[in-house]
Amino acid sequence: MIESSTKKGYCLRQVPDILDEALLVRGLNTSLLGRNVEIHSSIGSTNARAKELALNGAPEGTVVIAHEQVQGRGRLGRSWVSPPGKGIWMSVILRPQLSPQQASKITIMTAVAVANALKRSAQIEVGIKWPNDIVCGGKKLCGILTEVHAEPEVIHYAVVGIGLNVNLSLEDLPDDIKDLATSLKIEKGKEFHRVDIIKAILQEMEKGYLQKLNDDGFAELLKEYERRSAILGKRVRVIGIGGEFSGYAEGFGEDGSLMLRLDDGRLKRILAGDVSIRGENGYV
Ligand code: BTX
Repeated sequence: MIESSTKKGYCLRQVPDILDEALLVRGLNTSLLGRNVEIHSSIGSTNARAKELALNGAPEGTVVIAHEQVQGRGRLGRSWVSPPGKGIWMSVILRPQLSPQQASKITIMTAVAVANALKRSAQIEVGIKWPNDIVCGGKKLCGILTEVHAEPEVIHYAVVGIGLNVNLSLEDLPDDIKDLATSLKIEKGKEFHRVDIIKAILQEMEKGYLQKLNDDGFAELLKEYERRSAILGKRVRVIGIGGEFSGYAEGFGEDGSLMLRLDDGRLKRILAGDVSIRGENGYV
């Protein structure tokens, strides 16, 4: 907003949160991610659009961003609230040299990248709730949805969807998620420019993707993931298709699985695909 006063000139009060391609590309320090960008004012789901583009041969690193999603999706057919202009609703196309069984490594890499990017661009320390949430103060700030198109041995492409609540107020959250969701604005008491945060995420993600998604790099990535884990060493409830059980989150496997110590002493390995995790007394 620009204010003027006679003879005193102009005063720039507040720089608006504009999100367009020119601003995004300016100073974006990446060689792969974000070199090809599509920005929509309103779309069903950026993941759905990115999958369509990937199938038609879009280059690796292509990014789809929307101001609003009207059919934003989470895992297992759940929906993702994506009101206009309030968050980062974006998807990135990758073509990793991984087997489909290793797909959760992509989510782990992305979660660490988002956490580092938020520290850098919004000065906020966040936790990671296995397998795909970024949390703050025990509430969900960001969700990651990795979808792969693969044959048994090879991934043709992966679409990584990131839904980050930036400038949402409590009133923007529907009643059913008011208690479990949060935003940067709610946590920090001020608004942020989405474009700065998107740039930081793409830069951190590219670093993780190109340097850490190999055998040597992943061990280091997993250490960062564990350091930020909101559940490690805690008692958690696992809610899966085959039922519900509790145990201590003891660690994460090389493949990104969760190692859960059950009450009878057995160590159970849990894959990310079809489970949700809750703290013993609440969301985390
Ligand atoms: P998830 O299945 O782990 O979480 C979905 C659940 O999170 C919902 O059932 C609801 O309880 C809660 N929820 C819904 N909207 C929000 C929100 N804005 N903030 C906090 N909690 C919420 C997580 O799935 C993965 C979400 C990925 C979203 C991105 S946005 C860009 C891309 N396009 C797309 O359609 N999905 C991804």
